[in-house]
Amino acid sequence: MEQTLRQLREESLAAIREAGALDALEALRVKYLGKKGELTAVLKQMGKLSAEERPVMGQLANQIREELTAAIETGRQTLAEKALEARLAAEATDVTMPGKPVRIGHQHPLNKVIREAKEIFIGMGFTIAEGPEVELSSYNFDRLNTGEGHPARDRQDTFYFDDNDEVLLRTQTSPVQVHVMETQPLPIRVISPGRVYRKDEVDATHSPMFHQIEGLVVDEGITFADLKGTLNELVHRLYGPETRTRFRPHHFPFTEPSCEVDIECFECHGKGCRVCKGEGWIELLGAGMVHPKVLEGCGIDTAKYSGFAFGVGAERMAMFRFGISDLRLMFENDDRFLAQF
Ligand code: 2NL
Repeated sequence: MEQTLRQLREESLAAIREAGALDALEALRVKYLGKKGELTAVLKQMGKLSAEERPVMGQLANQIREELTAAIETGRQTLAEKALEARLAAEATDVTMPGKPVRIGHQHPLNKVIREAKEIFIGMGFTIAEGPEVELSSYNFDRLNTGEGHPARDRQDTFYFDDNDEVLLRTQTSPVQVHVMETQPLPIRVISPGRVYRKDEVDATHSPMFHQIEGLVVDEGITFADLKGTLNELVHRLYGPETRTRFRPHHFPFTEPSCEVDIECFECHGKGCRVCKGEGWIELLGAGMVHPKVLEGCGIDTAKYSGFAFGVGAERMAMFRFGISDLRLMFENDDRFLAQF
């Protein structure tokens, strides 16, 4: 029996030393020390021994049990330490690695010029007015002296929602200003930036949706000089104080007299080039003294009050401001383009 025990001891200790995983160790514990284990099996033979041999073998068997238990415990700890080390190595953070660059976004060039224009007008005492993009024909056209049959109302040019042409996508932000004239006390100094819609084919300078900034001033004694001073200030702040302007007579149904405002070409400074098509000037906006019919339609006494108004395309403003040659670039959201502003 002593022989069997010593052999069991050598064999089991060797197996425990070589166990590479916790579950393998547990299996060995069951194999040797479990109720049906090999050591237990040997001990069951004790009855066959003589009275002298029994305590000696009993002591040896207990000693082996303790050794095995201790070896298994040591093995457990070693494996646990190895597992922890492996995990620490795998999850280690190399603090010397270069960091991922944080990319900070920025404003779209269109929003940049709109914000700039807002700031400039706020500085001149204007407030910002916004309104619905879905409007009534009466506000978009009739109230602006643009009656039935006017070419601007054509179904080819305007997005109508109904067969009676009563509800539409606004073609300009003027209806917002009509609402202001109806509801706010005089004097009025507002700008109304926002999206407008016209049935235009897409090309380098046209889009069925674009942004407009309109402005309206109504007070006692407002003259064309106020119009010129305000728009010159806008141009000088946006494009530099040396930028010359040219006010050309024009016609709009909602203003009288009306004009278009050109700025000196930013490319050739008046000499004539590809950008200005040899003109030396490029058209920036339309403006005029508010037509008396428009003021009266909003209940404003034209014996006491007069006003001026203007409208400018924000995409046009951005194209001139940043030297963008094609309006479509502003709607494609290609980061290679946008990152330049
Ligand atoms: C353009 C330039 C313009 C206005 C818009 C306006 C607004 C009211 C009354 C009178 Cl409430 N006028 N806006 C005036 C002149 C020009 O837009 O090129 N439009 C087709």
